[in-house]
Amino acid sequence: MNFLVLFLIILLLIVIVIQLGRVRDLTSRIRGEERVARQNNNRTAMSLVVFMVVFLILCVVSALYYKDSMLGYGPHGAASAHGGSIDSLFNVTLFFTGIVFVVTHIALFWFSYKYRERDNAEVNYFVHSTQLEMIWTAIPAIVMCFLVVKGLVVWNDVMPDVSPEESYLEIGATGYQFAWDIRYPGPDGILGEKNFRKIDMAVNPLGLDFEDENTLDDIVLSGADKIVLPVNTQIRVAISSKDVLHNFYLPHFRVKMDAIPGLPTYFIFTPITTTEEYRQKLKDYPEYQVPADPDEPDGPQRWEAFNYELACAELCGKGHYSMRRIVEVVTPEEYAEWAAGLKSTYKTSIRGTDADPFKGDLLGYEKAARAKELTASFNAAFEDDGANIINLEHVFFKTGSAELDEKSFAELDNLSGLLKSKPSIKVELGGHTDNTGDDQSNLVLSENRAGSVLEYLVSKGVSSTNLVSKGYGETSPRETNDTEEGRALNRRTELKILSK
Ligand SMILES: [Cu+2]
Repeated sequence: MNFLVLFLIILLLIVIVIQLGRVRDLTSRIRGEERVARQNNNRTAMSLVVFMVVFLILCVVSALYYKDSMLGYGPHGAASAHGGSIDSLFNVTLFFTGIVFVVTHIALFWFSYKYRERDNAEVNYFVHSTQLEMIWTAIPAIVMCFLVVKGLVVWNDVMPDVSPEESYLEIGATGYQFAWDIRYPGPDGILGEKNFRKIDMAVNPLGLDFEDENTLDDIVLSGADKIVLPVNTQIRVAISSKDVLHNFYLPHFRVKMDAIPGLPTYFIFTPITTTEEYRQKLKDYPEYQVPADPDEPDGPQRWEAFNYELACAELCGKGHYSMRRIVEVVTPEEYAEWAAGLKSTYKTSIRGTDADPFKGDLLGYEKAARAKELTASFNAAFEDDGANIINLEHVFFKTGSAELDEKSFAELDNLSGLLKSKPSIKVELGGHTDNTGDDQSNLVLSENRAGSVLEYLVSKGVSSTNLVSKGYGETSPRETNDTEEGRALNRRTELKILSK
């Protein structure tokens, strides 16, 4: 409806202008063409000067009016360490282009006024002025040199890569239509390798190289809804794209870099203001003391609802706008707490699947966890007289045989270390089976299995005087033998501390 009214008003204005033109034609025929033409020239020339004055005043007034909403002014000082130098470069450029803007506009409109058609106006004609050419060549050349040199200085200051001895947090950002996959390095602080040959859209869309040990603790937040960063920490963002050009743009941190398929790019910056500190700055400005949502007058105010944003700054498709994400800058303590809650992508969704290059193998971190577990239960059993039996959970045998499975060696190696650290300890290695098969052969099997464990420990340097082995067969099941899980738990080797 509003649109229709507006359309009709514009149509009417056009009709009025055309009719006025006709009236002018008629009057000029009556009064004499020349005089009317001169009057029109004067009027147009004056209007142009008035337009220039109003236009320049409006430019200045609107810039001042919206100052606090523009990056780099009012509360919007840069939230990163390098941002100030980019802002000052911008301001210097604005200063020179501002002068050119004002001077050329004054010249444009003033000339059209001064040289309007008049009676007895004489034309001043000259072919060439060396002086003028010197001026309009030299001044822009000097200004351009100054701007380019200053720009280069800032570029060299902002763009160098981190050196290995510097401390920094590296995160990965991969853009695609229409979201970001954000990768954190996990406790080791190193992002693992990627390789496009390993891309599998179903299980490994980023092409992470799980054979690289550094990848195993990496965390991929796919389609991440936010990025969390610690304040005052150097951040290196490794940027890439899966499909078309995107652009990783953090306006408040003056960070902007293309995400290009097949060409890794990066940006380094140090956030210096937490989200909360930025909100406190906004709080002092009246523009931010209004409800964030006009429909909810009692809801949070604009300063409270503020968040840093990540935006895609490359028009990458129809969902381009939806690549906006929140960036939260927090204290290092809050960051550590948040990062501790992240789960390794490899451990949660790759380990043990067909995509796992280490399927069936024991990995370093798993060995470490098992060693820690065994040490804890061994020490508990050693110190506490009551519970002096521990179950050697990761000792396995070949089916129906007393031969140790290779997977048992790590556990037994840990155990031999623990036993050697207590030279006067005496322990019994007890073999147990489930109730499959007849009692007598189970008893023999359990005796032989316990014997194998003893032999292995002796081969690792544990004194045979510290060890005895005993077979219990199926006589002391730990669980019911009615289920497969129960039977698996009943086939076990136990360590009992006889004396310290
Ligand atoms: Cu995009």
